[in-house]
Amino acid sequence: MKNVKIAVTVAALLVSGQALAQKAGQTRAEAQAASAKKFRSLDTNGDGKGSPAELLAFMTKSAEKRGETMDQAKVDRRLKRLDTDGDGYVSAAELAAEDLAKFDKADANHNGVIDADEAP
Ligand SMILES: [Ca+2]
Ligand SMILES: [Ca+2]
Repeated sequence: MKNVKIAVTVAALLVSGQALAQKAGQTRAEAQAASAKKFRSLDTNGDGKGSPAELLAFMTKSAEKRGETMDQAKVDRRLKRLDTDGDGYVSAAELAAEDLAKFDKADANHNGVIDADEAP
């Protein structure tokens, strides 16, 4: 029974890791499109700005999908990191900057595609 529990925990870790990781075969344009899509689901009132409340709702929803909880401090830290122009909101460009920075980090040989050996 103990082994079963460990297997389930490992599987859960793998799934949550995959949610954050870049996919093999993904191009930079796809990463950009995925980021734009993410922004649209973040910006629920469609005003083009991700407010702190929208970010909280968005992060809570994705944490719940992973079976985790979200707290305000985490959201505040994330907003501070994302909000590079300091206006208190996350813009599509700010979100894309973070997502593409992640992509570029994963794309070790800078060919614009996440190769199989670059996907974690
Ligand atoms: Ca908004
Ligand atoms: Ca901003």
